[in-house]
Amino acid sequence: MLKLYNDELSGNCYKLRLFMALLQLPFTRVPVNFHPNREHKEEALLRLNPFGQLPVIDDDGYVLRDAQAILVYLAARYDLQQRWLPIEPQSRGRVALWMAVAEDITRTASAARLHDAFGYDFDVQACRTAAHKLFAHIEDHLADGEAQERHWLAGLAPTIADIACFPYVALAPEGGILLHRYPAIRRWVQRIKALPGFVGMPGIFALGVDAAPI
Ligand SMILES: N[C@@H](CCC(=O)N[C@@H](CS)C(=O)NCC(=O)O)C(=O)O
Repeated sequence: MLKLYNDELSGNCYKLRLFMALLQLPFTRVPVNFHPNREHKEEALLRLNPFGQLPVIDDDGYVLRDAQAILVYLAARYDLQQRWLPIEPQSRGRVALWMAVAEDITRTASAARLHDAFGYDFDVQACRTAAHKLFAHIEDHLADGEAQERHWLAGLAPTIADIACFPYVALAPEGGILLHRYPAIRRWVQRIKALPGFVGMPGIFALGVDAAPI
């Protein structure tokens, strides 16, 4: 059985919970309390991931760390139609490009959230400034795409690149990064929420549940 070492408040773990829900892939959660217990720095987790980070999966003995790497693995292993990680070379190149952007979003928008919501000692202004620079680029890319009927980051259909970038964009307001100046991003957020099988997490609500639109 596929196991996810998981904290419900981690956007990186949520990427995987969301993708597995979209694939209708059963899995079990192994709770690792990230905050305040810092269980990700304990021996049991460090044996699986020497970086002391979530998420990690164990798929019948195959252990893999890093949310982006795990998305690639899950898509290659379980998406039999290969829709989420297309094999056509240019599409696959674009997916890899936006997966790299997801890492940049983690380093900036997620860091600002860790500062505001979990008390991490980061230079939050620098994180927010860098996140806004990224978001302005994503906004332009999505707005250009809409003009050409391309509604997803890497092409005409959603891919794991959208799943990788989505959580820390949607959670950005928790780090003081408001999305009102990014209308194309907000429309993309709504499109992801409309995907069949979508699940939310604390701070990311399903369509129709939002207390206030982001
Ligand atoms: N590149 C890693 C980053 C993972 C990451 O930053 N995880 C957070 C939880 S959301 C973590 O465990 N942070 C603890 C640390 O970096 O020491 C990934 O995408 O999985």
